[in-house]
Amino acid sequence: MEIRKYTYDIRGDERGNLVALECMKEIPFDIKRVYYITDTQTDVVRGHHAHKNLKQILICVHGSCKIGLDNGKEKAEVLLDKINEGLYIESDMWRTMYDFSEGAVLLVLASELYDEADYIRNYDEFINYVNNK
Ligand code: T46
Repeated sequence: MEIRKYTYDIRGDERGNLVALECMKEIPFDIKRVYYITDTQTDVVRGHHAHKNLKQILICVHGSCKIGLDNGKEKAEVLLDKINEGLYIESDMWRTMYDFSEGAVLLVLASELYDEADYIRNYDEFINYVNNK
């Protein structure tokens, strides 16, 4: 499976770090929604779903977490632990997020507004969906 990870410039100086992200430059889609995940305990696994259309960039802006990816044929695990590293997740990808470090903050930039109808939350349904495409 091809993992699309982006490394962004850190505009750091003696005052600290700044990472700037612009649509169609660092982010390969127009951002319609931003959300962030905090205070997830180390033993909690989030996600367990896929999206039919949504594309997202995930950046762990504090601490670390792991992302499990599954396209129905192959699986992969990606560690996010850098403020300037973005993981691109295409549609039709089952994902889980786990192993959150204490205080981890996972920032997500999304190509679409929130739409529950875009979610596939049942794994068997996901496998049928990708196999029939
Ligand atoms: C994804 C991974 C990486 C909203 O009301 N608006 C939103 O934009 C989102 C993302 C969620 N919600 C509500 C829906 C649930 O009642 O927030 C609650 C928690 O959402 P969910 O259980 O889907 O969260 P995660 O962490 O399992 O998954 C989220 C995104 O939903 C999903 O699109 O790819 O993060």
